Amino acid sequence: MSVKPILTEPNKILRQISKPVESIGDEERRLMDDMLDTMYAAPGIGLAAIQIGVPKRIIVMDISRDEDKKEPRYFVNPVIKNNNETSKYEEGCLSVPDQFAEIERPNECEVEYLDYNGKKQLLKADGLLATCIQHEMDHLEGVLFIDYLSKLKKSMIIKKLSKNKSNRIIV
Ligand code: K1U
Ligand code: ZN
Repeated sequence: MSVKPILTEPNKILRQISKPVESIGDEERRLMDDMLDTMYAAPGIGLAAIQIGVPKRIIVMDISRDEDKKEPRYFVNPVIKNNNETSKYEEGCLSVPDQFAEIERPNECEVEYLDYNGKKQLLKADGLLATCIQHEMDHLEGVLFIDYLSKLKKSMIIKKLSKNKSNRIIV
């Protein structure tokens, strides 16, 4: 298991649409293990495979706040059904470092997916879990939370991130 570098905006790879996983074998489970290590190391509460450059429809998540009681979740080929009612939640993204914004999304969702062992599951989610699932599902479609902001706010964030990238010292 290993920690992988997380791609950051602007990066065309993050805008790709991820492809469905045909079967869950050792390679997919290794990827899920690496994703979880990467997410915990960041630290974050979710990660989509595309954020480490792999265009597969895989998400990992752990919204538990207790360091000693980890509750990892794995979603392969997730399909979502949203409730109509919405609420706002402050979101961040490991691919958009140090930027946060309130995003309005459906406050409940139902997601059908395959788990770590390839077993079909159905999960009803609300609160942070529902927000996080929808945020990560967006990554599978090449969408970032900043896409919901005004053109001006989004371009200011991208400008800042591009500047930070070009200022980075490469050794
Ligand atoms: O990059 C990502 O997709 C992960 C992202 C998930 C997310 C957070 C908040 C709302 C929606 C989706 C993050 O994990 S950002 C970091 C973060 O939220 C966090 C980091 C450390 C402790 C607790 C939270
Ligand atoms: Zn994200």
